[in-house]
Amino acid sequence: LPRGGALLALLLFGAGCATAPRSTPPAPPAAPATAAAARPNIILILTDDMDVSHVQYMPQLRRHISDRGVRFTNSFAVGPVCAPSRASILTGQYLHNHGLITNKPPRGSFRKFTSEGREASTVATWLRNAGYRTGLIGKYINFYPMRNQNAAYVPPGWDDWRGVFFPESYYEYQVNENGRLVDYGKEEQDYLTDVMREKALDFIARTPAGQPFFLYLSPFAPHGPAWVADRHESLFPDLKAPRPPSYNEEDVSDKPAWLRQLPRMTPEMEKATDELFRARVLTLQAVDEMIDALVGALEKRGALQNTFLFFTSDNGFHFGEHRIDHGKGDAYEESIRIPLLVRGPGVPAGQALEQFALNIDLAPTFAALAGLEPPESADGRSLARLLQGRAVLRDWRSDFLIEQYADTGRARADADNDKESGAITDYAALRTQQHLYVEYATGERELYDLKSDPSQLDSLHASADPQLVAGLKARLQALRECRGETCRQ
Ligand SMILES: [Ca+2]
Ligand SMILES: [Ca+2]
Repeated sequence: LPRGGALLALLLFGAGCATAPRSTPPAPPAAPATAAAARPNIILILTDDMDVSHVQYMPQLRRHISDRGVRFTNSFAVGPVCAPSRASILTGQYLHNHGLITNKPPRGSFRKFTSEGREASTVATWLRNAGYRTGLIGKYINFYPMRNQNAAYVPPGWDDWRGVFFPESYYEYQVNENGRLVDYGKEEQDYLTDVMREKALDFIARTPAGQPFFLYLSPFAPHGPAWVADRHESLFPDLKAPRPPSYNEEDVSDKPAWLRQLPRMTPEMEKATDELFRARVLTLQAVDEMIDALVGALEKRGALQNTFLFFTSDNGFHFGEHRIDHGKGDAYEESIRIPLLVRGPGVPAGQALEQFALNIDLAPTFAALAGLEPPESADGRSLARLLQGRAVLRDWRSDFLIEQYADTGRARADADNDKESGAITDYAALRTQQHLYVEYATGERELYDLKSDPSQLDSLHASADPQLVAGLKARLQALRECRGETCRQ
């Protein structure tokens, strides 16, 4: 554990159950049906490990969501790996409050989330208790389900559960369909993203008229293994990963030990990274088609004008920046930045919003859009006011916390699919509008001035103004200990 470990353990031990949302007063008895019908539908499309740059290769996403709504240009994951981020999305909490701090057991995974009773209060239970029809299709939390566990288990809060067991490919996978285990084959029509699309259309069609719905639609794309649908294989034949100034960083003497251990990328590694970049873009084409199909179905149902569509990813991804040929989990921009595009009733078309929008804001936002007061346990803040164009920069948060914990005892070479979390030592970081300040459990530090060094090439931790560092350090410490209200301030 990092230096704050004892405190963290205390917080986890004493955390108890998250509180239930405070309901708004019930609608007047004379018109309950009208009030219920007016509540908006909410669809969250959550990709896996999607780099912000990939948005440009998704024309339907831009056409249907960002051109008709807003694009957050500073959206971030507070824990830039899969399971911790997904727990943050479901609960609205920082890692030190939801406690699922790694992908794998014992400090993370689905088993930890379910065995500690964390599923009793998620955005799904809040919305379902408020009368929403809730559905989850796709990826839930890493290591769902555990071996030797009741595979037919359906977590609380979900009316329609289509949890996909972690697939080794986008064919021949298994899905828990409301407690019934269903095997899919290897024919073209079994392609995972396409099957999810059909289930999403089915969920919308089966929702009774007048009942609002919440759909959590979580494709595995573009996460590896990036299985491309046959029909997309020849697209973007010359696509390569971008070469920003930090690509294959030459001088890493400013960097912490875990990164200094990485050799410069060889031409073979660069080629593999380019191929991975292209493959991942290609897997997103089926997601793009899914968005088009969803919007078409909503329009046909007459529901499009009363539906919020959120598109985001659980974390970002490296394609060679700072020598990281592929991976995430660090506090650099490539890992923590995520796309966030939103359309819906009252959302202005075609706007870019600069405010810091975090993955912990999603659950409180969905609660607010459903007419609920987000629970006190939420560390994030509702974006609803921003979505209506009613907030200015100075009224919003000016910094946030990033936390990362390594899976126990995994050397990078052994960690295969999760190499990102095996390589990086535990850290907590503060991101402000101008700075990134990182404190590692090893005692190492990083500090970047993002105004003069947006590519994070030159860490200033050894030469910075002590007063600046003291301020960043104090704010970081405060956020590491925050809970609910104190995180939202
Ligand atoms: Ca991920
Ligand atoms: Ca450097």
